[in-house]
Amino acid sequence: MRDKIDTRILPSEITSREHYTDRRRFMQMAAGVSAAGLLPESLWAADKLPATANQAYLLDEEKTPYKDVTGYNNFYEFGTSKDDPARHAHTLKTRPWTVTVEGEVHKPKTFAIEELLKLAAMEERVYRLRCVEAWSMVIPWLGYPLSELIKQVEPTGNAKFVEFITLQDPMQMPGQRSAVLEWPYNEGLRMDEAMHPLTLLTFGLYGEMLPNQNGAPIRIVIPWKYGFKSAKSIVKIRFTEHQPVSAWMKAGPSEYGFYSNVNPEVDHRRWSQAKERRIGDFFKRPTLPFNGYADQVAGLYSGMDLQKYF
Ligand SMILES: Nc1nc2c(c(=O)[nH]1)N[C@H]1C(S)=C(S)[C@@H](COP(=O)(O)O)O[C@H]1N2
Ligand SMILES: [Mo]
Repeated sequence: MRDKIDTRILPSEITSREHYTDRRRFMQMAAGVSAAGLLPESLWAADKLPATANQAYLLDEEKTPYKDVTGYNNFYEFGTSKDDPARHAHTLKTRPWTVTVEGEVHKPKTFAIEELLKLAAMEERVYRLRCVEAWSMVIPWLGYPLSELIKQVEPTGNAKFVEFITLQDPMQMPGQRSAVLEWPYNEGLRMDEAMHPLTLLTFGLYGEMLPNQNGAPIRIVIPWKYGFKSAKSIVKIRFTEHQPVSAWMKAGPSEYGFYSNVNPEVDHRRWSQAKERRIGDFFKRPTLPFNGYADQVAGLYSGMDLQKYF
């Protein structure tokens, strides 16, 4: 991989899955080096996360290389350029970490991240991620259905929506010192969307714990919706009777709706959503309704005018 050990190497420089094993070996070496205080912890702390591949979600599409998945990100808490999160997210402290589940539930509870990691069987699922900016990736996520957590807290009859809230701490998240969005970042789902088996409570990717820039230590992934619905670094999950107003809806109500289902027929106010560029490709490809998951989720929206509920 390298002809000499470069202690400044970033995870984002490592290319594909094959290199990933090399990286592992390198990390082990690096761990030794860091004992001497030469390496920042963030370079070697990425822990493996054992999981079982879920055969139902093995996409027959090339996975986006690790270096792009972890080097080309949207995480405005660390800046608005695609390379900002990989460069700046090391200031995020992911231990100790708790997630408070509150609102319309019979059993509200604050979970330690360690508890959440073992709440259900960890699966690997390869999902497409389609950004509202018309690029896409294919990512092997590690997690389990959000429904597993929801069952534990027993929603009341009033629970119609679920809201996800990201950490707010400008000391750790320097992007929050500027008002690009209303902080903390929040997103929401209707209850049936949250309970859908595709909705993944996510802890890792490519066999390891989430890198900070991808939303460590816990995020949500909703593969049939635009990427911004997939809130990162979650500290609160709130069950509500009324539809939450997300950070993006506040920022641009005419451009970002609550549903934000991937839909090639409903353009963003400023650009078409008919096509997308898969990161690494030169040519664009057509965008699929519900990002290719229509068979599984279209039924959630039967009878709804998707031009109106965008
Ligand atoms: N807290 C928070 N979550 C966020 C964002 C963000 O800026 N802040 N960006 C969203 C957007 S626009 C996308 S496309 C995905 C990107 O996830 P990835 O960087 O892991 O590919 O994260 C989403 N989650
Ligand atoms: Mo996005």
